[in-house]
Amino acid sequence: MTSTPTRLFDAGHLWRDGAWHADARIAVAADGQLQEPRPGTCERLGARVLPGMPNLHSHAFQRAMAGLAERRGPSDDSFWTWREAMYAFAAALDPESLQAIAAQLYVEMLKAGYTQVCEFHYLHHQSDGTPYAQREAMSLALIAAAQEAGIALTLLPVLYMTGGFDGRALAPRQRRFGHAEVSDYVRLLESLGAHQGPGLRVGIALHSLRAVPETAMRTLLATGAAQTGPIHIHIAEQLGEVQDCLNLRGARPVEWLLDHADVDARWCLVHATHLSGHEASRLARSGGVAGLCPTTEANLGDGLFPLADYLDAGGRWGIGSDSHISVSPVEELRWLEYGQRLATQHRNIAARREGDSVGQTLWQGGLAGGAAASGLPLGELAPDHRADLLVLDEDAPLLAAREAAAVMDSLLFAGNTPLVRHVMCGGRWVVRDFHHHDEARIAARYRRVVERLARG
Ligand code: NGQ
Ligand code: ZN
Repeated sequence: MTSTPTRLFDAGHLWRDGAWHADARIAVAADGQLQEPRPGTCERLGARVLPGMPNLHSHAFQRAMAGLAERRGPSDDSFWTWREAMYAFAAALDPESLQAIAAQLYVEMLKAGYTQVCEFHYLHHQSDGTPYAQREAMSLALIAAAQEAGIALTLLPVLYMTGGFDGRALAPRQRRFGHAEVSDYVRLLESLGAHQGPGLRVGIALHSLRAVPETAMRTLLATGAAQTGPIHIHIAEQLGEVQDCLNLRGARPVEWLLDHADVDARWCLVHATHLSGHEASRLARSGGVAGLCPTTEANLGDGLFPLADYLDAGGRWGIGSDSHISVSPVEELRWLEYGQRLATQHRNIAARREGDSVGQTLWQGGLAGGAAASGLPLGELAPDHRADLLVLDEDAPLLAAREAAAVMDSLLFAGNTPLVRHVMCGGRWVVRDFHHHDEARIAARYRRVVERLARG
């Protein structure tokens, strides 16, 4: 057997520990991990090299309905009317179409600068709720899609049991999401766990407090499966949900969760949009990550996360493209900041100390929180981390004459044309000169699938 030797690379500037380092070198081992560089001849990466961004929240199938729910309906449109459209779309999917959609999405993610994705996956069964002959077929479709694209995957099979805080049964369109018993769900986790490897981590997810009764949550969190790895949950995305939780559980959702589960650094609270000041500081202290999805939250009319309070409390956070109405870490981070500016009529909100750059603060924050939520060794170009990196386009006029500190701000606020030129994921070049190595085949298959879905 021949083994690939460790490869040495250098960069004009490399992003490490939240700052640019001049003339830095990295060593990529055969297993796709970084090692301590030793002397030797380097291959040049480019002028600016930074770690790829983890994407901490994705429902891959929703990419194929992006733009299909923007027309006014008969009554006041809301998150809940969007959800009906989403359920109708989800009903038509099977493992083959899910794989085609996810692979196309993951190629787009890589080209945009995401090198890992947390897939919050609840389309477990056939549309009437009957399990597939191969029970984990839909999960395997996502794993196959990630392998085709070459993106790192944290697969989060979702526990989904009830249709609301009152414990009502799943609506017909929710049946394919459901597990009647926690033990059935744990069996799914165990069979998927066998597929884990360097680019695949399996974690757990509770769809929301609406979908998981208290006793089921307790049972799941006490199992062996819940003692290691990431735990994700949707929470406090909509005011209606906060009100229902207050009415039925006597506390706001984040407060209730912090009181009833040992939320720590393994947890990712997705959205956590509606936080009281007290909840923001408690969540920050817990070490849990707030999973912010600014373009989806804007698109669905969720509300605005209290970013300044949370950052001042030392809270950790990362970004997700969630419904994939946009697939771009640049746009997520830009809207995270812009939402705050529009609401407060102030500028430079994410930078909490004089002299800090908003772009640098946001990119670094997204890396750190996303890495924690992923359960994978990534987010830093340092030994024992994955070689997941982006090489910016040094020919881009926008980046000309930019001092180090202004590069990230230019990328974030003004980078409209793609500035990510090459992408390495797990030591493999997956994007070279703006093109993914298998993009033509994956896009052609995607087109065939969505054309078939559109014909009904
Ligand atoms: C989802 N998506 O499960 O896909 C959710 C909406 C719900 C977002 N929260 C449905 N963005 O929360 O019930
Ligand atoms: Zn979601």
